[in-house]
Amino acid sequence: MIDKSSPIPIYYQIEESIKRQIDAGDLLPHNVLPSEREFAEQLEISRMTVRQAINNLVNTGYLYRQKGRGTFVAEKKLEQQLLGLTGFTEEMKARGMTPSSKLLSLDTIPSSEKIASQLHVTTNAPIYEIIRIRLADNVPMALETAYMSADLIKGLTAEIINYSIYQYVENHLGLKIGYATQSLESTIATDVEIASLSIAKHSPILLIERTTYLEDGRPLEFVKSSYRADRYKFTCTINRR
Ligand code: 16G
Repeated sequence: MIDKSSPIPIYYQIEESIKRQIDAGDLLPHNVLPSEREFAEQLEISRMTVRQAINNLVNTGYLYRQKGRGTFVAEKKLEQQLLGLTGFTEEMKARGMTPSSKLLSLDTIPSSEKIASQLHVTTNAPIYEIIRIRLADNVPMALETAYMSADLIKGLTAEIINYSIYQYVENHLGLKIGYATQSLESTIATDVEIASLSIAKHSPILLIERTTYLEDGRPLEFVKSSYRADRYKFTCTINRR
């Protein structure tokens, strides 16, 4: 597994070897790894070196630790192409997963100045605030807070939201979703995100803010989506010129 005479650092060799075993399917998600002590004895290297390799693989999402139980192989991250404008339900279905939502709250509130400017409504105009956990195959993936004009999106109910907002907007209201502007930044999980997504304290989060517009230019939604950085990876194709 490792070559001590190589100029490549031993911790790095261990990392690469574990990654190869994961990629080849020799190590499967949720398989337990030998303890640091066992690894160190087996390979006749220091526990510090083993720990460095394992820490790196935990930080990059290949492995996860459970207190008192050990270190395990993580599920492969979901890779989402930043290409077309899709909703969560259609995204998950397209990859053969079962999407679901847990609605935490649905309220009609007066719009703040900031959200009013995103949605092109007047301050204090009635807007929906929808907070839901988005799950794929029953695993929480993201916590999402969406704002929409209550005058534009009429008749929204918990039942609709539990299925798909985009499908309701397009198929039921007959509105055409056109385009969105989106930002992606990294944050550290807040207490609400930790509880909703069942993640450890200080976990990294990929925060996406999206403003979606109808084809005629009217803003449909302003959404903040907090994705688990250990389960999600966004990719895109970029062209030179
Ligand atoms: C995605 C969108 C969100 C949209 C939702 C609709 C991102 C970052 N966000 O989560 O803006 O409201 O899908 O999903 O992709 P639904 O049709 O399943 O309700």
